[in-house]
Amino acid sequence: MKPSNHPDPFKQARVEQGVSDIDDQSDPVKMVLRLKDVRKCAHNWKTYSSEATPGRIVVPSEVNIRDTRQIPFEVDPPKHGGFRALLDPWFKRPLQDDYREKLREQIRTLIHDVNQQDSIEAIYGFSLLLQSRALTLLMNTPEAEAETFIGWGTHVFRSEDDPLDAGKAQQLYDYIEQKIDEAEINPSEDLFSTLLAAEVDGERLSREQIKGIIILTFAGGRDTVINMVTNTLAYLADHPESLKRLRDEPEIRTRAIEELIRYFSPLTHMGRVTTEDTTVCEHAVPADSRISLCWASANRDETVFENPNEVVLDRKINPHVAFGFATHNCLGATHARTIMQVLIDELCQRVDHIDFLSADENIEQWGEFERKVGYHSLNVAFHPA
Ligand code: HEM
Ligand code: EMZ
Repeated sequence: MKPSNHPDPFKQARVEQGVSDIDDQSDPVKMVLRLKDVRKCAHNWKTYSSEATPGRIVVPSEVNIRDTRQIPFEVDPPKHGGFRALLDPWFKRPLQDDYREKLREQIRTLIHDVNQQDSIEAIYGFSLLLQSRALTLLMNTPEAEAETFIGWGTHVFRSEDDPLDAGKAQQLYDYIEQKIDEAEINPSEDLFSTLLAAEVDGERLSREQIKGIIILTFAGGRDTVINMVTNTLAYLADHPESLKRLRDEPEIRTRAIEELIRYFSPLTHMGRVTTEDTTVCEHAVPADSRISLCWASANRDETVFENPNEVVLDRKINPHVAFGFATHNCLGATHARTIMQVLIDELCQRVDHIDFLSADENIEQWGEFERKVGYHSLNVAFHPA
């Protein structure tokens, strides 16, 4: 097996039962594994609610490390729609030319720096830098802020030895409080000031709501983007013929990006809490219990995807759910896709090939399942074009 491969641990359970029970801090979760069922539950927000105790829909549950409700992620319709109407235009800014050009400049500089080095550790020497700098564009804050974000490491709530690190979360909360204070005194064009001035359904946002939006902007787009970028470098290092093909056939890049995101599925699953007794895939689920929509398993569903465990760069029919489905579909998807477009374009122009040197895989453990989501470290060497 190639070192950049991501095997599918869910196959047997998906085919045989369609669901699987896991424990999580004594609040069990029924994982939903087939694409059709994942979509059905994601669509049915009345029965499978996101508006539970803050943190309870996340697996592992974050109820013990935060009280702030993340918005719009932990809000159900109809209220959810008002927040999305406010946020959608802001999160679509990556489609604008000047945004794209600034992102291109960041990525070009980064590749130029890496091209000068014999080898790099890709997470701390590439992906974390790229994610943190690009986030300053999404927030419309000065690029220098990226230094602070880089200091937080690869996840805002997790550290090397602690999957739920309350101390670390506090750092982020303190930063956000301070930035809101500053924006109140000195309004600018950044996300903090924009939210302070905004209205939803005719009312100003409370400070708690602003915090809920900003925390989500930091948390949701952090390890997901870092894994997407790192896994892409590992894949291209391991598949020089694919880098060549992307260079020679630019018309397949849009499809290739969707395919890589399907294959990597950077967010394994996300939970819901049932509002009534129900059944999932013919298994009974009582009211007030947790299920998870397993995007990663759904994206390998053999009844939907031909050769699901292969990266088919020009895959034509690709109804993947890596960015979720229905109400809560990813608000950051435009930013994430734009990063991939610019990254692939710049790599094609500036890098001849990448050597895969060594890697330490990041394996998540979910009950009986072990899933490779990315790397703890990845050493590669860029060879300039
Ligand atoms: C929602 C995946 C990047 C912000 C989601 C959901 C998924 C997902 C699966 C659905 C969650 C649910 O249904 O409960 C990803 C992946 C990413 C990525 C795979 C990168 C490859 C980002 C970025 C941001 C972001 C860059 C912003 C900085 C959000 C927000 C939501 C969300 C705000 C909630 C939307 C809502 O509730 O209406 N994401 N995400 N994500 N994501 Fe992302
Ligand atoms: C939450 C989640 C959002 C959660 C769309 O996903 O991302 C996770 O990484 C965070 O831990 O709090 O923001």
